[in-house]
Formats: sequence, C-alpha cells, structure tokens
Amino acid sequence: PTPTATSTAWPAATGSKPVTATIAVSGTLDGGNARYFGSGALGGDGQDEGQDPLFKLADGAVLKNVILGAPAADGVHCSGSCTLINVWWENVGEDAATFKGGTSATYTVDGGGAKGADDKVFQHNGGGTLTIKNFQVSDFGKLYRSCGNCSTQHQRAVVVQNVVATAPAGSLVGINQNYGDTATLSKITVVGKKSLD
Ligand code: ADA
Ligand code: CA
Ligand code: CA
Ligand code: CA
Repeated sequence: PTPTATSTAWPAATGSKPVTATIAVSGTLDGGNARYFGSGALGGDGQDEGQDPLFKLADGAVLKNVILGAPAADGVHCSGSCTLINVWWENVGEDAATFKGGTSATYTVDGGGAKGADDKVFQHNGGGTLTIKNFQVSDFGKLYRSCGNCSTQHQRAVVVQNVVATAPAGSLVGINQNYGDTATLSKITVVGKKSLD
C-alpha cells in the first residue's frame, strides 16, 4: 500500500503570553502548550523582512510544546543546531522559523504544525541539514526555502518525512541546485491539490 502521512490534533492553549522582547533560549524551553504572541516591537504580522523573532535559540537549544499565536513576527530563529518539538504556529508571521547555523549544523522539527504563511514556513539561511518530520501545514506558500540570495551561500540539505500538506499555494520545497542543495522527501500527503509546481 502507499504510505500515508499521519498527523495529530492541534493542542488547546493552556494560557496566553505577550512577548515584547525576543526570548533567548539555551538548553530547553518547554512551554507547556502556552500561546506566545508578539506585542509592541514584536507586533508585526506582515511580510516585512528584518523583523525580530519571538524566540532565538542558541546552538543546541530545544524548544518544545509551544504555540505561537498572532502576531508572530519572524517566529523562531536558530543560531546553530536546534530542535523544535511540538511547536505550533497558529498564524505564521513573515516566516515560521529560520535556520542560521554553520555547515555542520543539524536542525530538527519534530511534530507540530503551521497555518497562515503568506509565503514561506521554514527558511534555511545558514548551512547544514534540516529535518522536518511528523508535521502538518496548511494555508501556506512554501514549506521550505533554501535561501537564494543570502550574503553567504551554502550547500544545504532538507529531509521531509511524514508531512501532511493541505493545499500549498506553491511548491513544497525550494532548493538551489546550483549550490548542490538536496531535498529528500518521504511519506508526504498533499490534500486538495492535484499537482505541485
Ligand atoms: C527572503 C530574502 C532573504 C532572507 C529571507 C528571510 O527570502 O530574500 O534574503 O531575508 O527572506 O530570512 O526571511
Ligand atoms: Ca523572508
Ligand atoms: Ca524572515
Ligand atoms: Ca500569516
């Protein structure tokens, strides 16, 4: 039989917390399914580049059981390797998460989901390998983009496993073959669209 991706239900928020200054995470932050939303200087909900993130993860940090509400500004930034477990974006801001580590960085998004991305969900600007697994995404432009115009360009890799994607506006992933990027997709279910760009 054809493998079919599976997804779990979105969690109910246990509380709501305004974020007026970027939260620096090193080690592990377990949000207990609280909803964090941008406020004040982090109150941007549009597509302006250069917004700050709600969470900035140090190399090796883990962010888990967090709901990002609206506005979500520039979401989550990873400075090095990072792990996002059961992180949910109710309405993606400029993008959901940006991966900025070096060439040997590994980033994992395991569980969670995202909705309402005018353009990209995951933006890969550094080097290394991003794995996105057990994830669900709907109402979005592109699940993943390897930066096409970053000031330092890298060869990047993305692995997408067990993802349910509902009606992408564009393609699932965008990579730069001229830089030797790779994309490895398995167990993807696309709902509501017959073909991808
Ligand atoms: C756009 C832009 C990139 C980078 C990226 C981001 O793709 O062209 O240079 O800024 O957004 O990190 O949001
Ligand atoms: Ca952008
Ligand atoms: Ca961005
Ligand atoms: Ca949005």
